[in-house]
Amino acid sequence: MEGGRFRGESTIVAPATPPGAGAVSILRLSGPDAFPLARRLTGVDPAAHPPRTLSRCGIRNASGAEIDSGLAVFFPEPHSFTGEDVVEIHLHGNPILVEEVAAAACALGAVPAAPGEFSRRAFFNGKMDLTQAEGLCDLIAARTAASARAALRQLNGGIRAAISPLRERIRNLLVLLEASIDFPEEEGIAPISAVELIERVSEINGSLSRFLESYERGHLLRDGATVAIAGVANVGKSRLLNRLLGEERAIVTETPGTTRDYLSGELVLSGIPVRLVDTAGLRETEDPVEREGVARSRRIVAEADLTLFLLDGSRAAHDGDRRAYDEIASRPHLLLLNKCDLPPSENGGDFHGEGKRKTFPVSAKTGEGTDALLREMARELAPEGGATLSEAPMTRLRHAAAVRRAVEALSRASRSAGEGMSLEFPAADVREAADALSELTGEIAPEEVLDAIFSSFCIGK
Ligand SMILES: Nc1nc2c(ncn2[C@@H]2O[C@H](COP(=O)(O)OP(=O)(O)OP(=O)(O)O)[C@@H](O)[C@H]2O)c(=O)[nH]1
Ligand SMILES: [Mg+2]
Repeated sequence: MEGGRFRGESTIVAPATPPGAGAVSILRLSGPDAFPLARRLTGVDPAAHPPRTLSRCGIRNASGAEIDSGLAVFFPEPHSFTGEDVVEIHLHGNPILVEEVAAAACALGAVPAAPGEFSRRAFFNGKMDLTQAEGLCDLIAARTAASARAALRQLNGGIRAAISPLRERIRNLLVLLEASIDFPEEEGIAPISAVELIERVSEINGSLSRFLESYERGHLLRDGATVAIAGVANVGKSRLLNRLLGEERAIVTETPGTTRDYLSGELVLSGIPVRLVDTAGLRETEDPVEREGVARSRRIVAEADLTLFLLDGSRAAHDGDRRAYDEIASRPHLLLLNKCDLPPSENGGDFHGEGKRKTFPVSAKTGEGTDALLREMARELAPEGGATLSEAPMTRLRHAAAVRRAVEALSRASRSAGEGMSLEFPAADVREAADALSELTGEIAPEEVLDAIFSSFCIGK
C-alpha cells in the first residue's frame, strides 16, 4: 500500500455521534459512492454546492419519504478525514431517525462500517500514521485532562516527530555501512571504522533510551494506575479509602474483618487516572467468605502499580503485620503508620520495611498526612521530569516494545563491530533497528497489527 492511494471498493456508513437522544446526530459516509448516495438521501447535488460548507436539506428514508430536515456537508477526496469522498448528514438527535437513514444508505448500496474503518482508511491514504490513529482513539477515550493532552500531542504527530529524525540517523548509518560493504576499494568512499560505528550507535541509543523513559508516565496517562490499600484487619484501610476519595464508600467498623471483598474508587493524581482499591485485611481465617475475599485481595495487590501498606501506629506491630508485609515487600509500595491522631505505641517505631524504608504517618480519621501521602503516591507512580514529557510521551506497550527492539538491535551492532566482525553483521542489526521504528509509525504494518489496533476502535471512528 506504500505510496499509492487506497481506494475502498465499498462505501461505508456509520453514525459519528454516540447512540442516544441529543440535539444533533451525525451520519457519515465514506467511499466512491458517498456523493451519489447522499444526493439520493438529501436531494442536495454536491456539484452545485461548495465543498465543506453546510447545505440545508430534507432527509429521506429508504422508501423516499422525508423523515427529517437537517444539513449535509461534502468533503471531496482527498481533503477529507479518510482521504476518500466523505459526506456528513446532520440529523436531529433521535437514534430511530439515524437508524432509518443508515438503513436507507445500505439499501442504496453502502455497507455498515466495521470498528475503526474510517480511521483505517485514513491511515491507508496517508492522512495519519499509526501513532496518530492511536492518538485519536485515546483522545476520545481519555479519562483525565492530562491524558487528553498527551493523546492530542500524539494525534498531532508528536511521536513521529520524535522518532523520525532518529530513524533518519539510523538509515544514514546503514547507507554508510552498505557502501563500506559494497565498494570497499572505491575511491572517495572511506569505509566506516568500528570506532565510528560504535560512537554513532551510542549517540542514537542515548536518544532512544531517553524517549523510552516517557513510556513510564505515558502509559499510566493512557491506561491509568491501580493503587491497592493493604494490611491486616482493622488498621484503617477502609477509612483511608474513604478519606482519599472524599466519600463514604467503604463500611468502616471496629470489628476486624469488616471488608470481605475489594472495592474501589477513582481519583486523579498529577493527571493520571488512579483506581484506588480497598482490600480485605490480610489474615488467615476459617470463614470461607472472608477467605475468598483475602484471595481476591492478594490478586489485586499482585497486579497493583503501587500498594499502600498500612500499620496501626497506635499499637505495636505484631507477627501478623510482618507476615502480611512479607507478601507485598517485593512490590512497589509505601509504608503508612495510620491512626497518628492517637498516642503512638511505645514500640510502634520498631517496624522497618524492606531496605529500612521511610514510614508515612497519616490519620484516616483527621486527614493528617494525606496531602503528603498523595504527593508521594504521584511521585512513586510517575516521577516528573524528563524533557520528553512536554512532548508526546509513548503511551502503548507497542511503542515501547518497538523502541526497545531498536535499542537492542543497535547494541548488537555495536558489539559485533567491537569484536571485529565483518560489516554484514552490524549492517543487519542496524537495518532491524530502522525497521522496528518503521513499524512504530506504521510504515511497515503487518496486517495483524493493524487489525489489533483498529478493531479496538469503536464503530464510526
Ligand atoms: N483514631 C483513629 N481511628 C481510626 C483511624 N483509621 C481507622 N480507624 C478506626 O479503626 C477501626 C477499623 O477501621 P477500618 O477502616 O474498618 O479498618 P480496615 O483496615 O478496613 O479493617 P478490615 O476491613 O476489617 O480489614 C474503625 O473503628 C475506625 O474508625 C484513624 O486514623 N484514627
Ligand atoms: Mg475494611
